[in-house]
Amino acid sequence: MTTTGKLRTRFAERRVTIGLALTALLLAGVPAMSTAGAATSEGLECASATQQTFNLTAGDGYVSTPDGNSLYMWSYGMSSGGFQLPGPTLCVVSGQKVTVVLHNTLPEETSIVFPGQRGVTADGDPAQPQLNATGGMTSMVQAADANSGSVTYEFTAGSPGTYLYESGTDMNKQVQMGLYGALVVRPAGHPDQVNNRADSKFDPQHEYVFLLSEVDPDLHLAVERHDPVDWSSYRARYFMINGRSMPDTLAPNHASWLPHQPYGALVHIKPYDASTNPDPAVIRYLNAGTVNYPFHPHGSDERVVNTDGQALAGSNAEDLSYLKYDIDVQPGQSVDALMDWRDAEHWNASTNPIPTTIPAITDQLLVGPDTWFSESPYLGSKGAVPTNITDNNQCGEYYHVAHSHALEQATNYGATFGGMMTVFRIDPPAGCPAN
Ligand SMILES: [Cu+2]
Repeated sequence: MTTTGKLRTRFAERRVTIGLALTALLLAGVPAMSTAGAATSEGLECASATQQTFNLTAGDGYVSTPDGNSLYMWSYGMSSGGFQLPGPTLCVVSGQKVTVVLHNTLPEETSIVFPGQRGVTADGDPAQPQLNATGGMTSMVQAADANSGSVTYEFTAGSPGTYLYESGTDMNKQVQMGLYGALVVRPAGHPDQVNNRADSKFDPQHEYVFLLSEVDPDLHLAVERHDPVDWSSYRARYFMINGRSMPDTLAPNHASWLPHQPYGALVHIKPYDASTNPDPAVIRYLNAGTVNYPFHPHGSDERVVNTDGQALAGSNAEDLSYLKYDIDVQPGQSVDALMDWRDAEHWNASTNPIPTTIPAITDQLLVGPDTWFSESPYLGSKGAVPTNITDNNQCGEYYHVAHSHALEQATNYGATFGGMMTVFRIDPPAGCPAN
């Protein structure tokens, strides 16, 4: 689904197709979306903590997929809350002590590793591999016993950026089962920067985590039935952002119909404006799966400023960030990317509103009798639309699809336009009063 300016005709056709599908999905999936409540219903949500202490419970539960399936999962939840996929997003400050208390309700031992963090301790001892009597490794770190064990991990938060936390015990199986979450380390004194560089500043109202993963439902069924796991037949069928597959990715955080999948993945921004909207959004990509996820937003590239918790900078502080149209996220990797939308040169509310004119009837999109596609390439005020139509656009905003470009990963069990896919919504520069 790459779009280029050279393929104008095909691009327009594709836009019609995608627009149709998206508007249908948006109508079906996002009834409660609201720009007024954007800060609470969209974007990164930090788990509650006192003095950077988190109480997590490893447990089991079910999540739903858009094709009506139900998947048995293991995951971390807040001990004060319930089962959720993925685990809670842990937000901490670089250089400060972090405590994670793991309580285990699973029928086998489990643990947490914090890749990228140094000096991790487990119940006061250095975190280190655990061996059985014959020297075989049973866990990457000290684990909590099955059925009610617990273990306390401590470390000092390292370099600012984004990290996975995940099971270090029987990792192939337990991580596949869902034992993973995001750790966001913020620079001390600069919660609005990705790293310690001033040029990594972002708008805290537009901060997003995209935790990418995959599920082989047959393997999960085997675990649920206490059957042996057959890795020779492993095949992922579901592909997720934050534990949800498209179109559930578009629904707001804590959507009532996704009780154990609290995190949405809709990116909702306005165009860059030097005075009213100067700072970009940030998207923190993480891969908890087994293969590369070539994540590909349409319509704009993104600026990669951090990988694996390290700022992209030279030894003399040269800026080594770069623009990328396809964000390759490797297994275990994190990529932090800044993103803004440049439309200011086209649009001015008073001097150049670019009114949307009604195109020829042959250029209008008519589904059944009544859905209208404006053909306008510009963001702006919506203006009048023909009467007796179904209106799928609130205020002149754009929706651009963003998805894994390994198209198998953009499916729900093979059904396309699902899986690891979401939408970037760009409101007109003046906002979306129609909401
Ligand atoms: Cu595409």
